[in-house]
Amino acid sequence: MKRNQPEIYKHFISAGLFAVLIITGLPGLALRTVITCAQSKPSRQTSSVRKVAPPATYGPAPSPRQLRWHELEFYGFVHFTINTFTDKEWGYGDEDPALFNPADFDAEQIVRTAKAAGMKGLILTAKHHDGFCLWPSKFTEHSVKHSPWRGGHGDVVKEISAACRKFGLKFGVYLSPWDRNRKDYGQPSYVTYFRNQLKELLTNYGPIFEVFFDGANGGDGFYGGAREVRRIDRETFYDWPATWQLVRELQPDASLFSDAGPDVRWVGNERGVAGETCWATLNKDDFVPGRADQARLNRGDRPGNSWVPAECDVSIRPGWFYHAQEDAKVRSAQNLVDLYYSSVGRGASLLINLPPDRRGRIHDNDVQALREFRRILDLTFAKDLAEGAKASAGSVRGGGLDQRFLPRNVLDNRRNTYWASDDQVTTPELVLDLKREASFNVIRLREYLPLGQRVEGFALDVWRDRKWIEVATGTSIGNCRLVRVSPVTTSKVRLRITRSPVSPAISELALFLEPKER
Ligand code: FUL
Ligand code: CA
Repeated sequence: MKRNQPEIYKHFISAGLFAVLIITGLPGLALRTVITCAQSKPSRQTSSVRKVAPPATYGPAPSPRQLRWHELEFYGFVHFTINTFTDKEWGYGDEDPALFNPADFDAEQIVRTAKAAGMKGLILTAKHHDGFCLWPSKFTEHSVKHSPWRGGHGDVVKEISAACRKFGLKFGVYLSPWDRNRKDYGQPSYVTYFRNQLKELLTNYGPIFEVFFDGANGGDGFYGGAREVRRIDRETFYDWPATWQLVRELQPDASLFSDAGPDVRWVGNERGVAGETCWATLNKDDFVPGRADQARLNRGDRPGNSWVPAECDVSIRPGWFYHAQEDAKVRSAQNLVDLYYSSVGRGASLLINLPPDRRGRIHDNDVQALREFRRILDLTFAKDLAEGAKASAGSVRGGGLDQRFLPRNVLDNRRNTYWASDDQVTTPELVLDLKREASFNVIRLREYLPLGQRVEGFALDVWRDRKWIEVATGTSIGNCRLVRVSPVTTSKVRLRITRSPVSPAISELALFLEPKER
């Protein structure tokens, strides 16, 4: 359909019109030929400066904030509160603050453990559903200030955020919208209370990378002594747009997580598994925090009108909080590695929960599992076996004259460079000539996200006995797609884009060997 572009695009296009075309990104206006950039003053260089516009963005694209979030990929959760001392998962809200008394709290041990595992940040449960605050909030007495820990002068939020800063991790907060302690939960004054707490957390503890709003909400609780069941209207009670706006004003770089985004969505389960097909796009107006179509969240929507990628929250143990009886039920390193592939490897992020024990430290069993997990990932991803390969493609945007679109851009280990084909070639192929035999069993693909999620289907082939053999097929790529295959030894690899509504923009094709020690 786009074959017969009007001749005008082959010739001269004024710089102004050129800019308008780029800005409006008129869909279907394929600038399929190399365009000579118009200069207002003719210059001797005119004929050698050949440029073609980048592909138009397809569908919704990530905000700069979301692009920064995508680069993190893996970070941790810290579930710690009075539940740690009562052996519960959900506190009722009537617990005595004096119960919170870690014997040997060590924020640096927690943060070092996360860092050694390769986590790029930590999100702390500043307040869970029971309402107990890990910081001395001005707006309630139900907090660390009535705990014997640090003589009532402790502040877990402060210590964890400071340790994160010291060790170079980002810091995020979980503030439960549901509060089973609060007398006025369900009244408008509770929303004011909730926002006041949010303001404290977003102004007193440095930069926040993510604010996690849990969907669990409403039910029975202490509620200041009422001991009853309370339900709120999930759609209207919190006036989420106004609450989100508060975060935007106080921490513009923070990504907002909930079942409905707006920046990051729940993946629809707590098992650490994104959909085999997982779109970063979602029709987010169909969702509200606490009311979620789990299957849709798992997969995303295509077409989807907003960029809202998935986050996979999962605990290293059966529970979110520490229970001594689960010490032998810590996930194995290999299980954690598999979670990495089913989350990060499907374009989502991985948020692994590490619950501090009653000392206020991460238990040694968890530390060991994380260390081994990291060792396996490091062994796998330390060496890209495609390094030094020669990349060629059936279609290169701009006929190979514009460096921005060359096939070799998939090999430079940089997300902000990519290979793109001509607009009318939506299912191109790219071949890597490894120049020697290499053995690998993991292929990593990335799309260039600023142009939107484009690819809907791909296949990977290897060269064997003088022909191409297909070793894998897949659907969505997005931020990252990790494809595990049986080990193959070959000198050439081919990526075929098999389905895409527009020309693809691929920023990476890398090959790795995952050690199989089992
Ligand atoms: C759930 C909560 O109810 C759990 O306790 C935990 O915090 C998990 C991350 O989210 O909805
Ligand atoms: Ca690149």
